[in-house]
Amino acid sequence: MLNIVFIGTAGCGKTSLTHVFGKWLEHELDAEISYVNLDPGVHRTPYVPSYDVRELITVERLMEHGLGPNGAMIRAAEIIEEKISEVSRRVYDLKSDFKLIDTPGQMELFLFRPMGPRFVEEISKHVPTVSVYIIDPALASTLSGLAISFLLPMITRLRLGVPVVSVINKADLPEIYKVEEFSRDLRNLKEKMVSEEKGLIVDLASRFIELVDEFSKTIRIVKTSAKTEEGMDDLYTLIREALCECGDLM
Ligand SMILES: Nc1nc2c(ncn2[C@@H]2O[C@H](COP(=O)(O)OP(=O)(O)OP(=O)(O)O)[C@@H](O)[C@H]2O)c(=O)[nH]1
Ligand SMILES: [Mg+2]
Repeated sequence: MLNIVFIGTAGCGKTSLTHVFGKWLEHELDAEISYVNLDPGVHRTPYVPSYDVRELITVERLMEHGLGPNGAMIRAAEIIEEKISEVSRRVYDLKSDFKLIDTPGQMELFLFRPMGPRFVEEISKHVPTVSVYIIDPALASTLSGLAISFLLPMITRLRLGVPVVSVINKADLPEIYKVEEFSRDLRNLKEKMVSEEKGLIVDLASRFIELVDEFSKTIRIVKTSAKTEEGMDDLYTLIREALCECGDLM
């Protein structure tokens, strides 16, 4: 049994990748999958959730009672946090080979509030858990955006305390070439970033790239696309490698 938690910035493709990767696991490994929706704001999911947090609350319902979209998201997060033990237990109780967990559109609701860390702590007590950080080419196709995209998985690792693997998603889009070009040579990236910035920021940018460079030596990033369904086998290999490294052999 394995929990896989999909995380990433709004619109990076969490819901689509959860669905397509689940289908791949079903077909290729003949595995039984539970899909979990933790996004109170989603209208429709492409998969049929085995557990759906919208049983508790939806952003839509809160907005009908007068809250604006952001206020409703925050209130929904508070309501889920009050019941996080129940939510975690419901997910924990699902019996399947893989539990694929789709998280709220706004990453900060899951990562930077108590919801994500507490949920992951509960579900990972006796079941190996990996987080898949999804890099969106819309952010990663500029120099500073790529640097930030490399940093966010590290932040995810710090917040959730479980192994994190990274994928560059929407590999079918033309921007992916830019991302590949930048990430091929991080030293080049450092020089470019330093030449594009001025003053104190040069030192910051330079140190930042050194950190990312150091980190990226220990990680491998794969390309995925929910549209073309490429990269699912690479993602599975990456997840297995992450588990082997931390001793949680599958
Ligand atoms: N080209 C392309 N578009 C994609 C891919 N995956 C998702 N999308 C599109 O990106 C948009 C967001 O996809 P979702 O799967 O809903 O992303 P999400 O991260 O769950 O979005 P939120 O939960 O709303 O933050 C949709 O318009 C998808 O059709 C992909 O691999 N390639
Ligand atoms: Mg989504």
